[in-house]
Amino acid sequence: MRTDTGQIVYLADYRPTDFVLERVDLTFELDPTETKVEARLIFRRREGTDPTLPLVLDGDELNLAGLLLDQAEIPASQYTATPESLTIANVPASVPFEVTITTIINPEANTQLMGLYRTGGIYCTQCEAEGFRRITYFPDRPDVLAPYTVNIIADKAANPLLLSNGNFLGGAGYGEGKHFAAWFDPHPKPSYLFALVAGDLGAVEDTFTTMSGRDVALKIYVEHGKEPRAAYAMDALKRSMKWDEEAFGREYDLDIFMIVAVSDFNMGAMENKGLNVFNDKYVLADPETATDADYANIEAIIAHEYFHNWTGNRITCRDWFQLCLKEGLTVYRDHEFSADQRSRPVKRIAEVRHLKSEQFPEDAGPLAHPVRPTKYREINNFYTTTVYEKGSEVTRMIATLLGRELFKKGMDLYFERHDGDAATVEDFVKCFEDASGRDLGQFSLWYHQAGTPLVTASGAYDATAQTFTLSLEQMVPATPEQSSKEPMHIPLRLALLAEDGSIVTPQSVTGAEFTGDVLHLTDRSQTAVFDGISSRPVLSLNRSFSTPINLHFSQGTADLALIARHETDHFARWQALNDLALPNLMQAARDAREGKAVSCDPAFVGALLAAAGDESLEPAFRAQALNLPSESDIARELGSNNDPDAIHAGRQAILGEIALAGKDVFTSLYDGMRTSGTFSPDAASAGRRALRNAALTFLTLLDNAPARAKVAFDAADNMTDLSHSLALLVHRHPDSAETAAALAAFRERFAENALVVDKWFAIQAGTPGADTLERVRKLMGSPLFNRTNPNRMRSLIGSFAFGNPTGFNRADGAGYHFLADEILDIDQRNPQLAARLLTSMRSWRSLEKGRADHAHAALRKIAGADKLSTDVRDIVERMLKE
Ligand code: B3K
Ligand code: ZN
Repeated sequence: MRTDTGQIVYLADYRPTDFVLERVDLTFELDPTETKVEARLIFRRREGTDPTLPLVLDGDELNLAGLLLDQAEIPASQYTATPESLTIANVPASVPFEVTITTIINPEANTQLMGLYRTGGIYCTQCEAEGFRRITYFPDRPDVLAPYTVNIIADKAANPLLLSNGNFLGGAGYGEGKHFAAWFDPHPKPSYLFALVAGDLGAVEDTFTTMSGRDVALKIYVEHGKEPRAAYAMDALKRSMKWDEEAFGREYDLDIFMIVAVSDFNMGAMENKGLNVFNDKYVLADPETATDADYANIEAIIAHEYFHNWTGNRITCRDWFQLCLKEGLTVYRDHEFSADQRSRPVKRIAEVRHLKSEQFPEDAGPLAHPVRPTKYREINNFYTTTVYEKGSEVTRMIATLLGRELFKKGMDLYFERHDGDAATVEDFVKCFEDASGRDLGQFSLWYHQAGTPLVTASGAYDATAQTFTLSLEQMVPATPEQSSKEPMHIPLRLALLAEDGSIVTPQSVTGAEFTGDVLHLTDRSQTAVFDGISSRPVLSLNRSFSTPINLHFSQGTADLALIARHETDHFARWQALNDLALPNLMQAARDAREGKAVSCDPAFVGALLAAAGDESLEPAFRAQALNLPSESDIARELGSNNDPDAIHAGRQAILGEIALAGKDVFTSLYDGMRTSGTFSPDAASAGRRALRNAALTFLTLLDNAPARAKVAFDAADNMTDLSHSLALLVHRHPDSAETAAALAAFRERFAENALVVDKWFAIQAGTPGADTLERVRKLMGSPLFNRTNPNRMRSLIGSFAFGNPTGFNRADGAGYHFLADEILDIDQRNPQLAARLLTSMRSWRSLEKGRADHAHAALRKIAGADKLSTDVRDIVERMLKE
């Protein structure tokens, strides 16, 4: 482990490199513990650079085994090598020169899963953000682009497959039992997009004919025997390639596109040029083992990594501060893809739920940072939901501000102007300004100011003047190191609805720019007057969640119910149901805390059940409506002094009331939403399953016994139904004989399938209540538990810390201390994983004092450890900062 040096990187310090890298030739002689890497790098000094400056290259835990300058040995006095850098003095001032570097690395011992490592007998790499420097000394930064040639030599029997980026040049035998393969990637790329894979894998093959008629070979590599489970991923890949041509005019640019699935991976997937490496969780699926959510994730992530080929790879980032340039934009693109492939409003609801449950708390806590940060201590800690999801929302707002045509024109300009570049956020925004003529200066604050803006709205109707007046105020909360904020440009989609739900078009609007259905809030406070309104309208504000804000707008139950029934924007209907639910859930938490009886507004229950039973609505939408705000959503809305037990008790009581009132609706949905025939993962079938399972959730609340859930478990013929019914059993009746039998049967049936075993762990880790910590500890003793596999660690410890508010936040603080001990242990092997798990405590200050004190002590324990990685040190210190 590299321990923290406390060094901070600032955007303001950005300078181009002193040397330009012209080409890269790599030769790997693979060996599990002693891989020899020879890197031949051709540099030339950048024009105008001081001719005496040495060449300085990055390293991380490296050992130099050989060094040549223009093929000649150089005296030891001319260079300095440490594990972290290689400095060579007296390199030529004006002619290109070649540096040949030899390093010996140990893939087997690489538990960080950065650089070259081994997983399940496969050699694989992960280089983003700074993993390439663990392979060889290199100018390891994204603005250094070069074409790469890669030669791989390895034992042939163990590694029949030798892969790298670009096009295959050729291969042959290579001495005793070995062979080699050569790859050439003509597209200049930064080192973080380098990849190498070697081993013995099975392949699923297909071809795609691009819009200009070129045939591209498609290959997905998985463990032998798992090929049938990669069929859906292949289908998703072909749909992604087609969609990018149609929606963005982007064509693929190599002869081959490969995906490799591995089982030890720190994240979801990686967009290496022409050779994506995936966590197998996001490749493998079949009805028996994958849920509908798994299918949807596979489709989205396959698309996301493929879309990076243009947004990220051909146009990359100048420096890591620009991460949102590729990530936010590519998330926006994958969201649009899924919206086109599935249901747009349902996709939008899911996106907003995710944004609010993950990004809003980040933006409201100690880890808040701008979409485009200006400093970092550990870049791996900035692959955040702010950079990704809020970054995507910022791109979406540009599309909203400009409209479809001008947004497209701006994107085309970006591709044309910056293809082959390492670009910045400013370059990106400039393309939209140039394409539209619109000044996006104020809008750009979305990149620079952290914190979720709070918009307070109030409306008044004047029957005599026939006007509707909308007063708006915005406030951007203070965040770490940003105490005062400027007003932002907030594009609010809105509609004025008449009593029958039809949209009323005003004759004119004064006080704010209003284009299409978008009202532009640009001042701290603004009053818009809508003229020619003949009766009191109902305002539907922030339709489609056009802007990622917190909205305070107190709207009566009748108005919300009207929106829920009539809005043509179905996202707004869901939002109205959510707005009806939240006050009930918040009050229920307060009442439960004070030991008072919990009650629920019948108007809300009526609106919810009406939506649930409305056959004109898609089942997936109705399922989203029935899936009430989560306990963390309620905690977020309550804001401070939270008691997770009271929130849980209050929510359960509300669910119970809804179950009672809606018994008939739920019974008929449970019977009527069966899917028949062979399983299909399509969105409509998934929606029926989701609605049926939502109905089952309510029905089981009417029982005091596990029988109904057990019947569902025994009858399930797909993983969505099976895991849902298992979760109902485990979470509601943890100690029943039925639950024990179901858990044992599940385990028995799927013990060989790691991805399903992960579900078995995750479901148990999510059991509400203080006893779950003991359960988790016991599960860690199971022979199925595996400390070195990130998926398994996330499924048990991650699900407990992120997904179990009552269990993790036990009043005695034992959950926090358990996590602290785990973090310290994991940090020794895999700092990225440790840091990520630690972010589960980011909202610790919003807990009631007793819990907050315990959390504080646990965090201080971590901070006080002798040896911490930069990753964990950075997170823990930011979380503790006053
Ligand atoms: N670009 C990678 C993430 C790399 C994370 C490095 N710590 C996957 C993605 O966003 O597509
Ligand atoms: Zn990405």
